Amino acid sequence: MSLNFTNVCNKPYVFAGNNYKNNLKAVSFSGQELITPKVQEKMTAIESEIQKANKIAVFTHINPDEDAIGSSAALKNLIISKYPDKKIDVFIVGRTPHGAKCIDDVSSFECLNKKSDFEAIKARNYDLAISVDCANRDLMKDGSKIFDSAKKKIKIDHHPDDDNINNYADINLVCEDASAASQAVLLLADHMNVPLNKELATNVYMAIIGDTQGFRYMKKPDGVFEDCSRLTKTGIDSRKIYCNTMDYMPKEALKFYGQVLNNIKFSKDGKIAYLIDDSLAERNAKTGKYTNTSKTLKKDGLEKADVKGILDNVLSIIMPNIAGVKIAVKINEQEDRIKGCMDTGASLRGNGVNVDEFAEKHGGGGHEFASAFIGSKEKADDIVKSLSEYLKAKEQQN
Ligand SMILES: [Mn+2]
Repeated sequence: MSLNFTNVCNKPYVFAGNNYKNNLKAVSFSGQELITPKVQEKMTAIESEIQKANKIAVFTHINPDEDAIGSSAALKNLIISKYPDKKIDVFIVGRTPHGAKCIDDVSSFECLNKKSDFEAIKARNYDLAISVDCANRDLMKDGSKIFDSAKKKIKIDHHPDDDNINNYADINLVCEDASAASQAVLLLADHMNVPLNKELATNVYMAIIGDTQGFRYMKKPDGVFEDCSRLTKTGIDSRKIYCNTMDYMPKEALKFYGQVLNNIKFSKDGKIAYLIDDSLAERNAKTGKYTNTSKTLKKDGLEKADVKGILDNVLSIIMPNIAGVKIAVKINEQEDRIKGCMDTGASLRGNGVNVDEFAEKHGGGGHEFASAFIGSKEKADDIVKSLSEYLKAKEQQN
């Protein structure tokens, strides 16, 4: 289908809230003409597939974060709002974040695991499978078995995919300027003329809070705030959603939280703050062996999701903002005993410093100020050293 460019650009971008009906420009995502003819064409194609399908399955990446689960819930809500008779199943693989408690119908989502009867689920014969916030197909894990069995497949995402190597669906809508995949879902809701409701807005908002780490990491801040302004107008409990997503702390976690804070170390010049995962394991005085951290924590009544939440919080929010710190890094140092070499991973956060280049040099990647890599042959100390050198070189450039 070819589209007349002029027609598309002249068409007012109608926000579902109708407050911006007279606004002639697409202002979502920082005033950019986000709705290019190509995006417009794709959204029209997506709508027509949704219209045709009776049974729809929604998927996202393993261990969904707030954006993944919020976008899934938002997509289900938007489809049901317009087509109440369609059957929509949302599938989840792995643990869900605490923010998911804000989603009304999260209990209706189906969890896939080793025991799931995949043949029986495939026999439901889904007409359409849609993935959200899932950059590549493998991240769906077991979900991909069902995704692949659907007659038509759609991907809605926001992770950059320069070479289109991850176009694993029939229609691939990737909005790279969106800070959360849920903003792309919101765009689709607008395109389909689905008015914003409180539930849909809650899901989209929670997803944005999660992926921007509470408005700290945004690709296009004005676009994020414009979208959030529309969402809050529906009467969502923005305080509750924010606190549930960002500030939740189970009592049992306090000891662990303190332990993590105590283990933050610094490079000599104080510009690199680092945390080595292993230092959190407890050493058995008799055997001299380290007890697996997750086992110790289980004893304390902590769930894996809580542990991850605390580590994310310390790495993304506390560490980069300690006075003088430019780069924060959490290093998971382990040895590959079979290969006889190190197999180290690291998550990086930059305080105004690009850390993505460093991660890319180590075979990883992500975003400018939040990036990661795995499978390095270096030890933790060496990574801290080369990070120091990397930072020095960066500072000399400026
Ligand atoms: Mn996301």
